[in-house]
Amino acid sequence: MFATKAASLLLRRSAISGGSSSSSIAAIASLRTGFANGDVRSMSSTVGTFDLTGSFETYNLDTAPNNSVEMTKEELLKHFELMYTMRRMEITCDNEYKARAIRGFCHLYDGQEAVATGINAAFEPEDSWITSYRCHCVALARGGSVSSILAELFGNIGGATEGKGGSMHFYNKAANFYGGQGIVGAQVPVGLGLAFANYYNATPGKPMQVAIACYGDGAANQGQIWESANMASLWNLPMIFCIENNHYGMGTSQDRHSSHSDYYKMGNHIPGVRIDGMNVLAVKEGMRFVKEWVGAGNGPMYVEMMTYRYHGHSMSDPGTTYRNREEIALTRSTRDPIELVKRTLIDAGFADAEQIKDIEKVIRKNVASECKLAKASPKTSVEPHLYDYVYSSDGGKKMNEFPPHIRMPDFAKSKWY
Ligand SMILES: Cc1ncc(C[n+]2csc(CCOP(=O)(O)OP(=O)(O)O)c2C)c(N)n1
Ligand SMILES: [Mg+2]
Repeated sequence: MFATKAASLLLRRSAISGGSSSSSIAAIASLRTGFANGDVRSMSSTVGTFDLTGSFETYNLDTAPNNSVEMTKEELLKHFELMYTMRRMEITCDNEYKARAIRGFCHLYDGQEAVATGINAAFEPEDSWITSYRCHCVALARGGSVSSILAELFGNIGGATEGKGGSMHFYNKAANFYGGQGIVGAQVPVGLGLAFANYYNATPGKPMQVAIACYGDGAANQGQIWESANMASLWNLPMIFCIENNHYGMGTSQDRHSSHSDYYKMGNHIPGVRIDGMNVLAVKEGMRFVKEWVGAGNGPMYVEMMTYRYHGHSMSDPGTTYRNREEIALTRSTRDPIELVKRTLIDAGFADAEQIKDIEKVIRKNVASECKLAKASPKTSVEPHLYDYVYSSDGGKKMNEFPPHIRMPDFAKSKWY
């Protein structure tokens, strides 16, 4: 387990030339939340070098991620803002689920925010990303809006997949996000296909775009993952096998479901990196290293993100019967990924506590209004929406075509209302 320390400011802090701080802060604010934050105008643009010693372990590699990372104030604030938006969005989902506005499956990501944020920071938009059912925050990182995510959960037409997919099935082809998957591990062979496509379409002599498949510690021993790893290694594909180790598969702890606890070593001869998944700076630097190595044609890599989920597995799981409340409270008080960014911002002199509170206030307000917007979107109806894009042979023009050998349900007989 990683030492629980704030990312500490190393070496230097210096002014970046050009660009006023107020405009960059406003740009960060408006990027995701659509507002200009005038209260933080007095901050000056700076860059810091942050110590990452102890954040990585490597396997079968003679190189490693750097033990420090340089980051500007603007970038760190942007990460803070995204992570805090994720946290508020997941808390909103929890409340809306309890109010019965969201039904069905719902798996929350709070606690794991640094993983999606750091991967996104290291990736280019052209890299491919596929993940499990715990996908709301990846959808947000990959360019989704809070309102489109919440509308999807409400089953409304304004949702990311027009309210037809729900919690586990976000998808954004334009952003190379190939979705959440309800079947444990299913994203890994599909991710391998994405890696193959990137390999196939690569420009000779240039780095390849990579593909990442994120899955859990509970999925990591599945047979289809070994098969994918074999193929990825055999063909030197730019594939990242990323295990988000939150230490539980539903209600079963890692010690009870896996004979092997070093997930980053699970690829046998395939190299691996273990990363402190509660530190967004470490995730970004670790993934920069992984993307560069994999994209250079060295073959696949295993990555293990050491992280934690605060909520139970899904909404029906209180999350306290197979682990004790002290463990959750201790993680919150010593390893929380958002608190770490806040402390880092303050220690670096990038922001003070008041400025951070102001940003949080605006984000909370903004998530609440995005939720209202999502609720105002009309319900997706069975007819005509449900069958759009199913077995369409007309390039997705919604003609509702499907081959005659597919037996579709009888609308009239299957109505329950
Ligand atoms: C093939 C398959 N088996 C079982 C399930 C039921 N199931 C859903 S999530 C889950 C646990 C997965 O845990 P992990 O991979 O650690 O991911 P986490 O939920 O912790 O993110 C199980 C067994 C499923 N959806 N698909
Ligand atoms: Mg797990």
